Amino acid sequence: MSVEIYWGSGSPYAWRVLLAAEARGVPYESRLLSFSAKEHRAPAFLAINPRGKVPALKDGDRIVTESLAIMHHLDGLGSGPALFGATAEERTRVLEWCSRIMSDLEAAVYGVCRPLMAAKPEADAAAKAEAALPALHRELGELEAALAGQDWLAGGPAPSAADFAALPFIKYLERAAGKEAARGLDHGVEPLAARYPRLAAWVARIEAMPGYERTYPPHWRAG
Ligand SMILES: N[C@@H](CCC(=O)N[C@@H](CS)C(=O)NCC(=O)O)C(=O)O
Repeated sequence: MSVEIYWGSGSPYAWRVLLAAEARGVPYESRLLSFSAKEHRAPAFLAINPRGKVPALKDGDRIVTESLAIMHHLDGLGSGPALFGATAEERTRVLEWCSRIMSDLEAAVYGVCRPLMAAKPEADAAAKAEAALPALHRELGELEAALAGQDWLAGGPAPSAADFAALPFIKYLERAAGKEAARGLDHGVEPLAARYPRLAAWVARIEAMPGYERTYPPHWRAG
């Protein structure tokens, strides 16, 4: 029996879990919830995750929430390349990167993107985003440096949970940079390859992965 993955379009946490399932080769039933219809707050989903947050995974009677834990659970199910490394040393590296991404990269990306992505951006949205740019470029610079001489953030021959944890935030950044509120802002992230060529090549490697298209946020295709 395949697992069920509950997710929402555009949620970076859900996206990383879908990428991990595809890469690890875990068959899953897709349960796409509509945020606008508040399906994540409906009793049927609250019975799965009382916190009303996606992603969530159902594996028989077992429920797993929190994207990092879900990726770990998927690692135990699939037969593709390991998501958390094959040795203790590799696991340490993957967790080190996941931790950095989930604290520092996420905060830096949200600092820039939140003002730009607001449904009704405030008049000072660009100024707020601009103030957050130094922290963002510090993080992007570190990702760029890590990718010197290796294809994946934690090293190794295949993408790990660390790569899947990070990718949605880079895509979110590219999307925010194209928003009207970002016009005139010298954000330095679009096109990504201009300042971060290794990071852009890393994005392209993940985009070329079989199954990537199935994970792409459906509502992003509409613009
Ligand atoms: N720490 C959680 C974060 C999950 C999360 O915040 N999900 C958001 C979507 S990006 C959500 O479901 N929000 C709905 C809500 O809080 O009402 C994880 O890593 O899975």
